[in-house]
Amino acid sequence: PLKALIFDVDGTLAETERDGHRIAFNRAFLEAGLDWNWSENLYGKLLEIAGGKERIYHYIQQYNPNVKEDLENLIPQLHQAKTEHYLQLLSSGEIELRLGVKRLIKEAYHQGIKLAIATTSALPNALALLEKHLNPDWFEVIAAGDIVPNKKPSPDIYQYVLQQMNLQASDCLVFEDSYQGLQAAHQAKLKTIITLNNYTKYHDFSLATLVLEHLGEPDKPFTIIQGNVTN
Ligand code: XBP
Ligand code: MG
Repeated sequence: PLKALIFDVDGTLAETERDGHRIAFNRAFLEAGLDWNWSENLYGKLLEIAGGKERIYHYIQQYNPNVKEDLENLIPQLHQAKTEHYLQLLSSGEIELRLGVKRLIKEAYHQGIKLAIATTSALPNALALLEKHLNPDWFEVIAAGDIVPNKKPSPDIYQYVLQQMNLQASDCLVFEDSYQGLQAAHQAKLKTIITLNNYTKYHDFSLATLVLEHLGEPDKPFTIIQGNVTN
């Protein structure tokens, strides 16, 4: 029997990448006097690297923008500023939950199904979203950011959640939105439901159990894009 649902945050609970993270990165760059500007198109490619600090590092390596400062100082500073801008965007109400998310989570909680979070985002970001729109107390484990050494697609964060909950992979179901997230969950032997978004709709989801447009509302039913019960 199903014992727990494990949720990714960014792109799954809300369109945080589109409405929050990218904008927050750009605000932090501008504030630091850098002429870097991540377009939606570029950001789609940069999303291959999970983790904000890792993404900035990858951008510098790959696109070689002008950097005069020591990266060991610059990256954490930029990331800290970016987190503040992100929290600001969230508190101003600019980031909504995706369709069906609150309905499913509330229902599962009231039915005694355990809930957990597995995200590569920094903990304050994940907590702020849960506080704004859901309830952090509903979640038995909130695993975020640097709590494990390797970010998705490494399975570390999912293995950490399973360990903390003292559950087997077969007791749980994961909700993700990206190829990297699916890889992480799959390597931890977890079954995964994908809800697509604009950044991830062309990713390879052949390892998913189910691929949906979104989780739906009574007046907005979802379409099943792909299903594979053997996964
Ligand atoms: C989320 C991410 C994160 C966020 C930014 O991936 O890739 O890097 O974009 O987060 P997932 P921080 O949805 O697979 O967890 O800046 O807080 O690191
Ligand atoms: Mg995601």
